[in-house]
Amino acid sequence: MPLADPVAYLRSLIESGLRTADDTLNETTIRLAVTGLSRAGKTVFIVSMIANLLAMGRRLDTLPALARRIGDVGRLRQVTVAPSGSSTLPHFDLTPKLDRLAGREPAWPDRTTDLSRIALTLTLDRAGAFSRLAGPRRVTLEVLDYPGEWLLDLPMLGQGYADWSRETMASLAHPMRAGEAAQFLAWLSGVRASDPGDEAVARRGWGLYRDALLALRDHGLRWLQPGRALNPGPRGEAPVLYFFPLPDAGDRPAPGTLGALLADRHAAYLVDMEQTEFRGKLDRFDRQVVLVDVLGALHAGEAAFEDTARAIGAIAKVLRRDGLLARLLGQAQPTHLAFAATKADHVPAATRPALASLLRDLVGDAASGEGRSVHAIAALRATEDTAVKRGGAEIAAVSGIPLGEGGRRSFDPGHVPPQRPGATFWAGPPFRFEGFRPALLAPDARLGVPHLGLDTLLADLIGDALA
Ligand SMILES: Nc1nc2c(ncn2[C@@H]2O[C@H](COP(=O)(O)OP(=O)(O)OP(=O)(O)O)[C@@H](O)[C@H]2O)c(=O)[nH]1
Ligand SMILES: [Mg+2]
Repeated sequence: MPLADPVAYLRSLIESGLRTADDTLNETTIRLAVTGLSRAGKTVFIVSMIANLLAMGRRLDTLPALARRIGDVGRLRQVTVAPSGSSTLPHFDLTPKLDRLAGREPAWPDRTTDLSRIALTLTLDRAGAFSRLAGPRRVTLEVLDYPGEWLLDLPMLGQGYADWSRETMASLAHPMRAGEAAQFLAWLSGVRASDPGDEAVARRGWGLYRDALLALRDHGLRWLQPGRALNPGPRGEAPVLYFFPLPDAGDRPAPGTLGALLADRHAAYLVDMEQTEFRGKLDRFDRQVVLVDVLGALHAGEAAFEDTARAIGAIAKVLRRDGLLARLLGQAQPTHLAFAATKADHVPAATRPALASLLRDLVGDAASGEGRSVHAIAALRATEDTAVKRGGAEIAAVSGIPLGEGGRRSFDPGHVPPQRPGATFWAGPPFRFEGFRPALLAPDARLGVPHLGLDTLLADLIGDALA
């Protein structure tokens, strides 16, 4: 490796030198990217993690497994939100989100439209005999809220326009997609790759294609590309986005044709995503958590579940140690990578191991090996475990206040298969999933946020850097 890529090798030497120097100066930085498909629970995860770490800094045992990994909760002297300094990334606005979650009428955060960053400073006593002499250590935890839609552009990087068109047209042919995309498909039937490369046509096709993607997202589908069509991000809409799949796209479109115009844009889009949103952003983050709403996907039915499974499988493949991200971004593979099924408070305790096992099955070998882990978590636990009577028998259930209702109800969500389900599961009673009102919190979530398994996940993901 050193001789094959001397520049990368030198960079890694310098970086490891800087890390050692950081430690000597009692300063370390951990960079954690919180990723996952849309509505997976990324923003709630970040708010809860920060509120619980801040509470831990006030000597509250909000994250017991992480405290054990550190050695002793007392070693964590202080946790504060770090000033944003001269960061070039937008700031993750914690206060309004906390205010809404911890308000009198607790409300979940809004949909995220932008990548954003926040950093915490953790001051820890050093472990060991010389701790007093060495003085406290300061760890900066930099956290990135990364729009889920953009992750699915990663698998696109390995594909040309003609292949992408073929694949996308094949998925649009699925009955569930074809219905939502009907207007786009009807319009597309009158368009040929050999038509003149007309800007107005490109723009119209893109608008219809984007509307189809938005409708599909609302139906629980997750394999939706390109990401910036759904979520243009802070740079807003730009001509580079105006492309869509063509059924007759060829590998060598004639210059001046619509096929050539769209293929050029597709290529320019991927270069732009790679250079602007992946390099210098995702690759700066040495730890990554991928959140997956497995339960929501089970509830949305077979087509939506298979779609989520496909998306997660592709992302996991990209993130494998020998995956596309490693090849693309060189040294910048995350050292620690965790996959988590979110909203685990929707199912009773006895079902949560099956939820983690199902996610492990979807992720495959990207989750095995050192620094890799799989979890079932609830970043904000909105329910309690209970039991309901069914035909004389007691069945484990959860109770919470459904969104839009005033009172608490008990709820048996149904069976969670420990592996990717087959036809028998889909023929059985549907998996029930209902939104719950967030739990009531103390003002500013000063006492932390109730959760399930967030502490174990953080112990695996960042615990080593705090121990
Ligand atoms: N019960 C429960 N619901 C959760 C939890 N985490 C997230 N949710 C629900 O999932 C929804 C989406 O959570 P967000 O954190 O906003 O998801 P996101 O991944 O940031 O979504 P986008 O920004 O739209 O991609 C919330 O509005 C809640 O309804 C949890 O731990 N428990
Ligand atoms: Mg969000």
